[in-house]
Amino acid sequence: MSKIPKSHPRYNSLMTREKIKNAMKSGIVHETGLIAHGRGEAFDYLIGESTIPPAENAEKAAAACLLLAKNPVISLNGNVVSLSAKNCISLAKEIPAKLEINLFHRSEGRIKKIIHELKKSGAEKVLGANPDAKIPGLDHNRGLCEKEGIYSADVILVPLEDGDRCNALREMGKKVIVVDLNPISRSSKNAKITIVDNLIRSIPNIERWVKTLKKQDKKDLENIVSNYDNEKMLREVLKFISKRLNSLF
Ligand code: PTJ
Repeated sequence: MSKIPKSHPRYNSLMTREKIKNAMKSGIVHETGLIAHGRGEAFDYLIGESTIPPAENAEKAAAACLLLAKNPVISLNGNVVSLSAKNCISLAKEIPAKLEINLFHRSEGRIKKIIHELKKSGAEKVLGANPDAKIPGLDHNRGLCEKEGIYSADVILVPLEDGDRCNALREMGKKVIVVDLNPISRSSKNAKITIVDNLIRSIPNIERWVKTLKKQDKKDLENIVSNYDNEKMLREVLKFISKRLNSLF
C-alpha cells in the first residue's frame, strides 16, 4: 500500500485508487477494470463527487422497486466487490435480495477469489459459480447466469453495467437498475432506473431509502416507481453538469 497523507486534498480518491489497484493485483479486478474506474472518476469529477438531487431521486425509486420485487438480485463484478463488497452484502440483507457474481472477463480463478472475498466480508450465499442458464442474445460470458438468480429475477441491481447485458435483460422483461456515473452510456439510457452516482455513495444511499420506505404501504411504493421518469432524470443530470461547469469560471 502506498503511503498517502490524510492531508492530501484528494485523499479519498487516492485511497480508492489504491484499493482498486490492490484488488487488480490480487486478481479480483480485471486489468480493464482500472480503465472503467478512470472513466467513472472523470464523470464523478463533473458532478462534484457528491450525490446530486436527480441521483437521490433515482436511489429512492430504486429502493421502492427493490422492495416491490419478488426475486431481486444484486449483480456483482470485480470493481463492485473491490470497492463495495460490505455495502452490497448489507443492502442485500436489508431488502432482502440475492447476490450473484457476473463477470465480463470470466475465469474460474476470478470467480473463486471474488466468492472468497465476499464470504470474508460477511456474505452467506453467493450465486454465479455454477451457471445453469443463459441470457438470450448475449454471446459473451456475461450471458452465463443461474436459474435461481439473475435468470428468474424480476428486478436486477447492477452497479456498473455494460450496455449489451442491460438491453438483453430488459428484452427478457426484467427491471434493470444501474449505477453508472456516465449519464450517456447505453446502460444509462436503457435501464429502467439509472443512478448517476458513485457506487461507493450509492449503495449506502439505496440502503438508507430501503430502511425508510419499508415502513410504507405497497401502494405508496408503486406510486414512487410509476412517477419516476428515467429520461427526465438523465436530462436533469446533464443540465446539472452544464450549469455546474458554466459556474466554475
Ligand atoms: O469484473 P468484470 O470482468 O465483469 O469487468 C468489469 C468491467 C468494469 C471491466 C466491465 O464491466 C467494463 O468494461 O465496464 P465498462 O463498459 O467500461 O463500463 C463501466 C461504467 O461504469 C462506465 O460508464 C463508468 O463511467 C462507470 N463507473 C466506473 N466506476 C464507477 C462507475 N459508476 C459508478 N461508480 C463507480 N465507482
